[in-house]
Amino acid sequence: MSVADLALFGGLPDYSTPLHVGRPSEVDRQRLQRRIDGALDRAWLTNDGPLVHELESRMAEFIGVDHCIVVANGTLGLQLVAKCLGITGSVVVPAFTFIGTASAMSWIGVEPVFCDVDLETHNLSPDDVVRRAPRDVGAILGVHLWGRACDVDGLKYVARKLDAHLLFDAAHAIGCGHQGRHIGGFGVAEVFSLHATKMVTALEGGVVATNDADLAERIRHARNFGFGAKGQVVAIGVNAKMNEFSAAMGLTSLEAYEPARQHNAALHAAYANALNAVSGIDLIKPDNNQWNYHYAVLQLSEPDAKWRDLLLRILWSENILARSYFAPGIHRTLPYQNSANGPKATNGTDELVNSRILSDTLITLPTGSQIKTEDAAAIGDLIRFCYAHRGEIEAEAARRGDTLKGLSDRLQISPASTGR
Ligand code: T4K
Repeated sequence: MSVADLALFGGLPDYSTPLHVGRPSEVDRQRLQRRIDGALDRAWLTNDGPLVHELESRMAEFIGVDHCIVVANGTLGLQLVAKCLGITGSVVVPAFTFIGTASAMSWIGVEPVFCDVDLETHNLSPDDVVRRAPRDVGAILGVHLWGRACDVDGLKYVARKLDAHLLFDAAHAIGCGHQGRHIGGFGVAEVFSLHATKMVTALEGGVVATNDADLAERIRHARNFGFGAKGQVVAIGVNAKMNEFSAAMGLTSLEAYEPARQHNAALHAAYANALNAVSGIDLIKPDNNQWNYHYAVLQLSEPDAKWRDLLLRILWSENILARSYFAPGIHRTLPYQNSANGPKATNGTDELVNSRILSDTLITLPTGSQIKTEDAAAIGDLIRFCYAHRGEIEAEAARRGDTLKGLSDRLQISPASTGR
């Protein structure tokens, strides 16, 4: 193969149909169909139905917590926790995460205070929280990014000092663990996403996990317009209920978790095998053996957004739709860039440096049942080839400047501007 064979420079793409990040995992369709038929036969489609109950008890067992409350999506789960804890004012949020973590809080009138993440773990840095959090902050919302656990002890210590609630966005972390315990039981509550792109999916859905019985009860009421167990209104609530079809999918998908994890672990091994010897890139690894392998994230050792974006264009033109999650960092997005701690942030120190570096250096590669191990090996080989011929590729891209821009537009790649 030569540089001229790259589809970006006119060669034939490696794949005729796109390989995605975030393809829904395969489930046993007959089981799913039986569950859906059961719901139709019962003519009970939502409002605390039997499949929702079953999903809640199966999730509680899987995660190892006392209470799981299933909701319509992860975003509503985060909002219900914050509302039911009475959090007002501001909440610490990492600047480097999916936009939904912060916007969930803004939408209920709680102001996100962006803090930096650790360059190694990509998770909220307790030291930076100490530096930036206002003394009266209501909560710290850690995110177990890519399913790798936050520094739970460090954040717990800071939360206690600040007299703030500690909760976790565990959207990526189903099946993951920390210090021999499942993620789900840390802080006052943790919230998982069951979106279509997640390892366990209910199409749309979320799970609030907690060991606090009172909080669990308040969330149950709030998720159903504030109705209590006897049908009387006991609180102000919202409609955050999950329907029975989603619960049917959630149950069937939960049953498919282990094969999905094993498949993703094999993809990781294939990516790692192809890329191990390449200096300048690391495939992020689990910090323990309790990981779902859902995200395959490459970290480029130099903060070089131009090369990262060129690599993304190369991959996209081969029909490998890798992503630059979560560039440009939430604090740099339009709604937040002029906020009190946007890019021109606090203390004259500006900058959430690590969030910016990660925004410029990460590539998320396709995983999931649609991807075969030989695809992962071939994608790894392609990236290795690009590194071996980096100078030549950059020179050719520079020579074609405008033509490539047109191609990128046609491919709808604009990683930095779309945050994808
Ligand atoms: N906190 C964190 C840390 C999160 O990551 C998320 C969600 C949340 C909170 C909020 O939880 P939810 O309220 O969503 O439960 C996707 C998901 O839409 C989003 O749920 C997820 N995080 C985020 C990481 O990824 P996008 O912008 O990448 O979505 P989209 O539509 O581009 O889909 C990604 C890829 O998946 C596409 O390339 C195609 C593929 N796909 C997608 C869907 C929906 C499929 O193949 N089939 C599908 O049905 O955000």
